[in-house]
Amino acid sequence: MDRNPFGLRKEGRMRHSRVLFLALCLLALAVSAFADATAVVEHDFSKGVPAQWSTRQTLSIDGLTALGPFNEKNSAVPGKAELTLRGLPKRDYVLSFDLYLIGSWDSEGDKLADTFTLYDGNNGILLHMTEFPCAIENNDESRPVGHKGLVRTQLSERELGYWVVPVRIAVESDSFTGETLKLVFWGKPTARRVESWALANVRLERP
Ligand SMILES: [Ca+2]
Repeated sequence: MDRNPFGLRKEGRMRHSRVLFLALCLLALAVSAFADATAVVEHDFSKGVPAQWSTRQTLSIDGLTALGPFNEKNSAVPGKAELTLRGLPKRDYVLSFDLYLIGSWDSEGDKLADTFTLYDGNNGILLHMTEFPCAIENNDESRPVGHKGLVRTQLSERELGYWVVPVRIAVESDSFTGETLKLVFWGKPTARRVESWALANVRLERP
């Protein structure tokens, strides 16, 4: 039996092109899925603070520009950050941001426990954090554990450890008032100087 080597090669080529076609289809699907998650807000603060924010103050943390610092107990800085988005179609969104915790925030159960809450414009609570990753050795602020780096703010006279908590949550359409979505980021640390917070990479997207 004389098998045609060219025929075999041709069949191989066809199988190849079918695989290529499938791969292209998958790629097109992946691209369209990515395009569907459209960001309507993408603020990294490196080129300034957009006017929708209630505060303009930024803080450099290891080369990254964050909005902050904040501490509601210290009048030198704002206590909360409000983001007001007007003319936004009322629907469900996904909000993500990096929460920078500066100093050793205390978790629930500690007598100096801190909290971080995200409200919408109707005083609805979208997020309420009571557990924080900020550990220090022997109650010594200068010996942070598991932190991302060190930062000095105008509130503390020395460098403090900072930790980054990436947050990703759903914001449902009932958080809107008409076509306005207001988001209030509000940390409530117990210390005036050695506990503060900042925000970076704030993103609101259509899921
Ligand atoms: Ca505290």
